[in-house]
Amino acid sequence: MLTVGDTLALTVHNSLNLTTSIHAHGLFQRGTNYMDGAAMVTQCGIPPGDRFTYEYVVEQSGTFWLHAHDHHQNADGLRTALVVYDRGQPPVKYDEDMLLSLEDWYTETFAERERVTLDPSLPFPPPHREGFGLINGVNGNLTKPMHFRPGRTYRLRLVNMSSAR
Ligand SMILES: [Cu+2]
Repeated sequence: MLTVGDTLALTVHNSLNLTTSIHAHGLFQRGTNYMDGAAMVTQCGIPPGDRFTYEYVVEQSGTFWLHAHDHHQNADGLRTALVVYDRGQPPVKYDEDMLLSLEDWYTETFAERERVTLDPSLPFPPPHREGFGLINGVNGNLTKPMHFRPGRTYRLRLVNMSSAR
């Protein structure tokens, strides 16, 4: 559990055969922009076989996500939600906290569909087959229903981690 004022320390071990980096989407990096994880902007990619530790104090509460920022690895699924809790009482009281992550899911790697994705004469994003969205990491057609009980208050954290829309 990560709370405002905590230090996030994330060590990335790169076992890919390409460079990588991990960007914390939406988090301010005041004074730590070298920890922003934007490959070839604020850092060089982490070489294959190497590792790098991202470490900074988190200043904001809310629902964010971490994603790869090199070689379109984000579109290939290198991503995860990140929840930062308020220190003390949240602004609104609730009984349950529920995360709803939305992702797209391709059956080919980004490299395999790069030509159609980047071709300016073709529509962007490229047509997507139906049923290839994920909700909490599961195909949207197979996701378990969410149950709500009368009289309880729910906080829904929606995070869109898709690469197209
Ligand atoms: Cu991002």
